[in-house]
Amino acid sequence: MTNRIELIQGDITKLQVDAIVNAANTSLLGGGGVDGAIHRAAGPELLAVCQLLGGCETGEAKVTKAFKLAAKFIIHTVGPVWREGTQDEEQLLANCYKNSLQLAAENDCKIVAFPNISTGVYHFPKDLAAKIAVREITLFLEKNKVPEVVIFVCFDQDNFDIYKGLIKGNRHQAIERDA
Ligand code: AR6
Repeated sequence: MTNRIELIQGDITKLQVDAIVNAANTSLLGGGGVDGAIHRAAGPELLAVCQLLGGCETGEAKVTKAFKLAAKFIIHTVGPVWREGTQDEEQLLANCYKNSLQLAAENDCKIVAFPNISTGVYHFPKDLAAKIAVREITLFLEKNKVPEVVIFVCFDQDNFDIYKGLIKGNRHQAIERDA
C-alpha cells in the first residue's frame, strides 16, 4: 500500500479534491486561520448551513457541501486546545482524524486533504500532532479502501519539514506536488 499519503505545502482552499478538512471551533461558525480561509473561499452559504448544525464537540466531525470551493465536501472537525497535555488532548486530536476519515469514507470521498489540525491558534505541539496524524491516517488506510488517498496540506514551513521527515520514515511513499 504505497502512494496513499501525499504531502504538499500550500493553501488547502485551492485543492480540487473530494473533501477538505476544516480545523474549526465548537461553534462551527467560522474563525481565523484555515477556518477563516475556508469560509471566505466557500462563500456565505457555508455559514448559513453551518448555523443549522448545532455546533460540534471537540474531537468530533460534521460534513457540509463546499459551495464555491473546487472540493465537493468540507469535513469540519474541532481540534483540542493544547493545555500542556492535561486534558486528553492527544486522544482528542486522534479522534479528529478518525472521525473525519470515517465521514469521508461514508461519503465516498476518494481524495481527502487535511490541514495540521490544532497546530495554529490552538498551540498543539507540531511534532506530536504530526505523529498522531500520520499514525491515525496510516491505521485507517490499512483498514479501509476509501479514502484512496490522503493529502497532508502544510501551510507553514515548520509543519512541512516535520511531515517530510516523518513520512520518509513511514512505509508510505509521499508524493510532493505544488498546491
Ligand atoms: N491552508 C492550509 N493550512 C492552513 C491555512 C490554509 N489556507 N491557513 C492556516 N493553515 P489554525 P487550530 C494552517 O489556527 O490551531 C480558528 O480560528 C496553520 O499554519 O487554523 O486548529 C478556528 O475557528 C496551522 O498549521 O487552527 C478555531 O477557533 C493549521 O492550519 C481555531 O482557529 C491550523 O491552524 C482552531 O485552531
